Amino acid sequence: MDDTITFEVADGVATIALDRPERLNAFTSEMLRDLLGALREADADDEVRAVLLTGTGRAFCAGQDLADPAVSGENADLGALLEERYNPIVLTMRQIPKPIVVAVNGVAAGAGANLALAGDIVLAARSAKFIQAFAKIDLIPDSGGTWQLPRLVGSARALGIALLGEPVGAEQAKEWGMIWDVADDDELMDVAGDMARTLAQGPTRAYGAIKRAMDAAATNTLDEQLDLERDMQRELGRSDDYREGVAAFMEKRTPRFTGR
Ligand code: LHQ
Repeated sequence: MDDTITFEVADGVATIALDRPERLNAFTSEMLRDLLGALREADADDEVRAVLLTGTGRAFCAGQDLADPAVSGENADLGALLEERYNPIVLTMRQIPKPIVVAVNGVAAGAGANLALAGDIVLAARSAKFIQAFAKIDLIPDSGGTWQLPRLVGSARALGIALLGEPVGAEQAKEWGMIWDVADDDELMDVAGDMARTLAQGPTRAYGAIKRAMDAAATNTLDEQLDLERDMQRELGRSDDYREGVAAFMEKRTPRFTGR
């Protein structure tokens, strides 16, 4: 791993920071490779029960580094870059059964915005903004943007955001349902850290199932979704954490979830 992604584990939380502040954390190919590596490490480590993704400096991420030879050369193949780098990151974020909290500490543009929206709970600093900058350079929103945006904010707003490419402020993003919440700039990391630590102590099997079920709902019929809920509930009903949750409720005490 080079030094553009930082990764540390504490209190059951893997904190991953995009760390190229002099370029507003714009992605190079190596950085994308390392981000995927960090996500996979968080997935594989049993000590990790929640992930916190953020950026270093004044930006969350300015999207693809437009000066990177992978996109600026005569024969650049943007499809290959998506196939090999961005798409696996988005899929991994959705497939990791651990909750991913994203702390959007500043501007999130292009693929930076859409990778943020691929998280499970997105918190933004009050001064942060989301910019679908793609159309300004004759591209479409990628990294799942065309899938996420209409689901989050409806197609009228998704089209306006993508076609106009104008910044959407954090408060507006919250009001539109694009993100979960807004925090004061100097409180964002505390709020996001508390949330990630709380999730890390929670019933992680249920969290994984919730992520899978919500995503499956995008393509399932009601009938299929009801079957999925039945199957998941049957499995979760046999877990230690279910028994512990019910026992703790009955005994009026705080549950001690283990993820089993
Ligand atoms: C940058 C970047 C950047 C390089 C700021 N690259 N240097 C695309 C292609 C292929 C396949 C995969 O998919 C994609 C996905 C994409 O993400 S396409 C969209 C790429 N991103 C953009 O178009 C956003 C470009 N950046 C901006 O619009 C602005 O920089 C924002 C609005 C993010 C921030 O504006 P300011 O706060 O005014 O900062 P700044 O513009 O002055 O930027 C600071 C420095 O960072 C500056 O360099 P300099 O040497 O002048 O200090 C910028 O050139 C550099 N930078 N984004 N994406």
